[in-house]
Amino acid sequence: MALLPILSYPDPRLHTVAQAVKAVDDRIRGLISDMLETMYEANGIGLAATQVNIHERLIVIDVSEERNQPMVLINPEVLWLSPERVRGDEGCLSVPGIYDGVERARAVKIQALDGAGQLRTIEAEDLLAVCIQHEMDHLLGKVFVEYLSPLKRNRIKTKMLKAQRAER
Ligand code: K1U
Ligand code: ZN
Repeated sequence: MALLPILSYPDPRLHTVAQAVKAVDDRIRGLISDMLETMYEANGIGLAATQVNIHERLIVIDVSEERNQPMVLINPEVLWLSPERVRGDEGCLSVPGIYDGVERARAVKIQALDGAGQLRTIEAEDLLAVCIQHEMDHLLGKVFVEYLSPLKRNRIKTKMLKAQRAER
């Protein structure tokens, strides 16, 4: 297992559209294991392969309190989004320290392969549904700050670039 470096906004690679995973093989199983380790170490509830500069449709999630219910979504597709929408604060491991309100469907139904390559249908509500939508956006090259006003987004971009310059 290995910790993977997470791309930080506004890295242009975060806007890459991911391609379908072709086979759930040893390479993908190794990547799942590394992504889970990276997500847990960063105290995140989700991580998309895009964020670790791998542009394939793979997501790991764990919204459990005990951090012992990992979920793996390979080639996820949305089947249904609830018309009921909720607004809640979101964060992102690629935009550390920034939390802001985003409106999303309160519930979703998706289809995806699990870590064993089995096709699953998953119905999710509340935090899990929001996390799934946030991570699926990453696979489309979209970061949650793109839902914010241009003014807020530009302020975040400036703050992130300043922090990155100070780190170097
Ligand atoms: O995609 C990511 O960078 C992970 C992100 C997932 C996410 C958090 C909140 C709403 C939607 C999606 C995070 O894990 S951010 C950090 C975090 O642990 C967290 C933030 C807010 C609520 C719960 C957890
Ligand atoms: Zn994110």
